[in-house]
Amino acid sequence: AWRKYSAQEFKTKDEFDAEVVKHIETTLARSLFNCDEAAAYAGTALAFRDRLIIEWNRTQQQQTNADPKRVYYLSLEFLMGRALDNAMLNTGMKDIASEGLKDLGFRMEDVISQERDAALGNGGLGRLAACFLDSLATLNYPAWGYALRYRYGIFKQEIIDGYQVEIPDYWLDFNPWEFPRHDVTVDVQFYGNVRKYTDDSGKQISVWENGEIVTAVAYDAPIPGYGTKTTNNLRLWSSKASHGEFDFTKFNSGEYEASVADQQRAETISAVLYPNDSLERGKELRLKQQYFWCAASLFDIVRRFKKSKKAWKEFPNQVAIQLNDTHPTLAIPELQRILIDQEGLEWDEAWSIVQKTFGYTNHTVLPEALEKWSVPLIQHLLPRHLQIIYDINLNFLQYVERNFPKERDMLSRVSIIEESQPKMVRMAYLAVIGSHKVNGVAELHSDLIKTTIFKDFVKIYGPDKFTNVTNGITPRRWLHQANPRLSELIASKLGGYDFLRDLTQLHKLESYVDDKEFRKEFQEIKYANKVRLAKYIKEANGISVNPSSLFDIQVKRMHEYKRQQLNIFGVIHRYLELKDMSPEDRKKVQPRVSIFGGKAAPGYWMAKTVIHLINQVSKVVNSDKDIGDALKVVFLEDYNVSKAEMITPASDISEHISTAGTEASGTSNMKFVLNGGLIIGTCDGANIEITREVGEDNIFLFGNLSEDVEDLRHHHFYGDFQLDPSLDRVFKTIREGAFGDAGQFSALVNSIVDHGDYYLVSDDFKSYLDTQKLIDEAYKNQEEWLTKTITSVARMGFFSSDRCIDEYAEMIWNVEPVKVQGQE
Ligand code: 26R
Repeated sequence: AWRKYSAQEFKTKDEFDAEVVKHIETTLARSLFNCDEAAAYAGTALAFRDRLIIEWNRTQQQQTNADPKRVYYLSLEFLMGRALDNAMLNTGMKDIASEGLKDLGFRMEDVISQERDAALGNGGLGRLAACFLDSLATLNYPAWGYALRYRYGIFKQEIIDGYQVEIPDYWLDFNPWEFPRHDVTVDVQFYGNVRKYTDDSGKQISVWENGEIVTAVAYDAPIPGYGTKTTNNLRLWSSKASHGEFDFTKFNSGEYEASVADQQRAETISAVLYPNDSLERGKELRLKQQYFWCAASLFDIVRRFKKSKKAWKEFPNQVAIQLNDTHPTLAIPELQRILIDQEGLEWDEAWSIVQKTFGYTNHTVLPEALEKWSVPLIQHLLPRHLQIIYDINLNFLQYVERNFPKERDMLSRVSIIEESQPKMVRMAYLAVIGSHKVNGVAELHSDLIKTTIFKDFVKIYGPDKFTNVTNGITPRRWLHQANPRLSELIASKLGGYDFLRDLTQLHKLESYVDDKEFRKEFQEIKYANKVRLAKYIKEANGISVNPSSLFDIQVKRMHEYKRQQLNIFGVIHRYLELKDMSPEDRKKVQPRVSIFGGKAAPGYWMAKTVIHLINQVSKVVNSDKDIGDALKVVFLEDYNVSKAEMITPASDISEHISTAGTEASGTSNMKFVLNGGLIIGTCDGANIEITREVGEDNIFLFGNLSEDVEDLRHHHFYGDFQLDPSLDRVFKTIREGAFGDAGQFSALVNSIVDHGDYYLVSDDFKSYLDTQKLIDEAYKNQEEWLTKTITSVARMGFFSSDRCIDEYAEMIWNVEPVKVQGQE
């Protein structure tokens, strides 16, 4: 395997062990006599961490000297998962460490699994940010991620009596991958008032004063690249009471509790990740998080820029800031504020710098997920920013008025301020207006935003402001780490691991599609991955599944638009069909395991109901003696990144079945195919581009198209539709109480039967069932199936996040790689 280091590597397993022992005994002050797996993990992590630090320091030093244009990726979420395996891969010394750990009496797998996931994200958007950091470092782009250091990541999900229960995820007990920078702090202001006056030269000056100050403290994490010496930085801000704020008079006069309360209030800002992944709720604390993070990050970026002593007009040539969804949109008025109030630039000059600096990525068209904040709330919390937002809006609307004098009703449509009661600030519009490029995350999605939510803006700015960058995934984590045997097999055919840096090389696998030996190994690897998952299912759920069954997996956040309900209704239909059959016929059907996993937002009752139904169906089906191996149903608790690494390589089929036009891209679809699974999916998000790449014969598409959705919804609205008889029967079975108290599921069934079936489950049900039948048939021909999976893997090169990052760099950021020189 490839190695990163010369000077700093462990040359032998004994050298490695010596370092592990040193860290356990000194850094951790633990005795070797009670060295358990946790200690072995800690020692190993610290030994590898030492290697990363050297590269990290060197990268930062060289980037500071070269002072190139940098990328700043602002994301409220980075769903990093575990770091140790990634660090071992990127230093190229995993084999030595494995040998060393064996000598100490540990298995590498067990040691790796001691690490807690860094679960600072909800789902797709957060994991995308993590894949991007990996690619940015691997491609040598000088790039920083900025986020919050939540004390609690996404909650842990427990399933109790079939219901989701949320447990806090306190993950910081032992985190060797972060470095507190107590010397890197920023004071962030909230509340207060704006004082205006005219200075001697007649200029209007605004001063934001009398606010409350909270201090942001930087915590840094190294982000190593693969096959490169670049190690970039992820900076997480933690909130604490500022020294001015912590009231020592109260403290001294015995009002200890009051002074501690102030401190706790400050610390609350970065305490917890909001677990909603689609419903916008205007909570003040969330807005505080957003501003706190934007203000600290921009201060840091501006401070770094000022060191170079360049003119302000150079700022967009030195700084590219990408907004991951609208969550960091306050960075736009914040930079404008810094430039005009603090640096004394004129409005127009400042605004031109702002627009050139920012790019905005949209990740959803779901109306309920589009962020709006009430004007009174912003007025209260950020009075100066509200003024600036109004000024931005005024200038913008005047521009629109000048250029579209005949379209007066356009003004209210595109205004940043929605004239509702109370008035609302439309963050997506502010993000579009304050950026030079806006991108969607897959072709269909990028087309949709241009014809729906941003239609008027395409007219105003022209189509070139809007572009597409189809999402990608890092093959380091999602192929090599998750599926080491497949990675090794590919490397053996392609002459090494270069494909991990240039995934398009996978196309060379097509010439092995008829190679007997290769096919056999490929199939064996899939089987072994299924055995591994079956073993886990037995341990975690107590359910025995046969690894020769067809493994059908749907793992992602629970949401009506993702339509887990369609899947479980299909499972119930399958169960009823099996019950109808004679025992002989039953033996002839293709055995299947339906596997689900995913968290529901804590307040999302419908999603929780679907989890409950899946678990009830699981209970009934799995214990039905008539059914046996023909059908098993499994709900995997607490789906997260590290579980995904085990689950993804084990699918035969995975489900990506959102209502057409609702899933912006999806990224797990790419992961499953890259690992030799096929897809059942709708014509939605990146499924469409996956189809283009792998070929129509290698994917199972079904359902209505996005252009038909509006009409279909209309029909439902007027009660003009017929429930598919199979679906009707499924509902009847549920109503009869086959899966427990029917009352629990009535809202779910009624949402389809009585309340407009917004996600068009009934319209797609038949097509879904037919396609599942096709899959059963296709799977029986194992040779052909294998050909499909190998061919698909060979054609997945496009979906590397490396391709994706190169596109951002060229089309949006205009940045070049900076090669870090190392010691030889
Ligand atoms: C609470 C609210 C403001 C909120 C809404 C939506 C918070 C978080 C989200 C998450 C959304 C934006 C998200 O995760 N979108 C997903 O982004 C992925 C990466 O681009 C896509 O693959 C996926 O299709 C999309 O749903």
